[in-house]
Amino acid sequence: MISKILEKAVHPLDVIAPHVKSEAARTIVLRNPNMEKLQKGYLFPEISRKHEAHLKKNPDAKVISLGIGDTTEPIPRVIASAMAEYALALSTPEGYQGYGPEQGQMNLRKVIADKVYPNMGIKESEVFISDGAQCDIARLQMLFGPNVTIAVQDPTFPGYVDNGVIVGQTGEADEAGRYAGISYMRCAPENHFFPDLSRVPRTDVIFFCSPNNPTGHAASAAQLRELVDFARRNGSIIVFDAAYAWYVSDDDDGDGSNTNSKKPRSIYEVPGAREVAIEICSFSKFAGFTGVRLGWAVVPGELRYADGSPVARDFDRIVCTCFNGASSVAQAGGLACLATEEGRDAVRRVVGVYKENARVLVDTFASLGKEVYGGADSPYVWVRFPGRRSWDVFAEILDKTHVITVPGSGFGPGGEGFVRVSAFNSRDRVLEAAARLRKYLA
Ligand code: PL4
Repeated sequence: MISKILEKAVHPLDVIAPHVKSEAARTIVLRNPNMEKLQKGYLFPEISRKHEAHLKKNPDAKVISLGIGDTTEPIPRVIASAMAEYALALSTPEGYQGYGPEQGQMNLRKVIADKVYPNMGIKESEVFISDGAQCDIARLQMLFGPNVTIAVQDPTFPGYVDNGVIVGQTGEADEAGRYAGISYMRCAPENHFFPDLSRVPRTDVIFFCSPNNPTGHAASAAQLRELVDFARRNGSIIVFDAAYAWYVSDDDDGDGSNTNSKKPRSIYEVPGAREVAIEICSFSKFAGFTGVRLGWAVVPGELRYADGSPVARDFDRIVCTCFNGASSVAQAGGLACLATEEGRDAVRRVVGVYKENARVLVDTFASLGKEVYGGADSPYVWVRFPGRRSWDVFAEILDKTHVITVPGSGFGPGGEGFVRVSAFNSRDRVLEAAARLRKYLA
């Protein structure tokens, strides 16, 4: 039955570009001018289009996707069973539930506060369950509105910027793709993937992702302390995207500090962060919920606007207005991931598979003499191709090896000359891709 449903599913590309005849009737509604500012397509659908086009040209090619960061490992049984059980109970009068609280079920909010943020002072009332980090980014940008200034890492996950453009925070983009009104904080191997904050202008909001997508770099405790101090001095709000927190290794972070030798998994490990930071996170990449859809945002009670009003109160208003709560079935799965040692071990094993894939990819590029970063604390490997344009390298790798990557420049001008290679695929496919890359790049 499930395969029948999937067979009938409309391919997203079929509905994006319907053939509109120029003489067809049209409305007199003006297009949102901010939509016109957006550059070409959003990065990831663009990659899907290239994938489709390659398959059309090479129908027999065995294409391996190390492109869009979509999980491939099955959801552990203990978690899938919890969702199945919850879903079946919905078919009974006793087990049926309708709308839940917009902020999420309290048992899940509590388990996140206790298990993900032990000793960080996060209360369940500060955790807002969502349908994923992508949607929280959009809701946060709606919360901030058009009148704030923002800073992003360069390169950066494109969701922060594109949502900022849509709500009207920016002017037009220049030729390099930088939008007027956004501060781009260069994060490159040369500065240990951390911006020189003495040269970063003050902005209202700072989007910061660690472990980083796309560079794979996990910020050290010292770097995050610097970031929190910077936000406190400037009266700014950090939006800390911790979607890949479960990939942080237990190793010493090597920053030379005696106070905390592990790379933080949360911004709230840094003293003083509660007054200046929101954290978003997701079940997508540690539990394989990219299709199930579940995430959360933490908005601490101490975080306040210039007028003294709590940010959490407005965020709650946004959540109640534009969202009716995450799927209750998904929330049952989220609880199964985190509430028991069995669930937590199961998701750790899944993360371990992708981390080993990342190690294989790092070793492959390193053995070919390439400059390669990331992979140790992240599912992403960031490879430099000096003097080359990212889209050219992407096209060449695809043409020669049938392996999909993501061109670094898709993440902003600072990604030019790099490609991102994702560890999200089966071990067999990653090994096959590694063999093809070795042959092509040798
Ligand atoms: C593909 C730093 C992937 N269609 O699944 P979510 O909504 O909880 O996670 C979204 C998200 C948020 N923050 C960071 C991320 O990396 C992601 C997911 N990124 C990628 O390949 O970079 C999937 C992207 C998605 C898109 O269009 O963005």
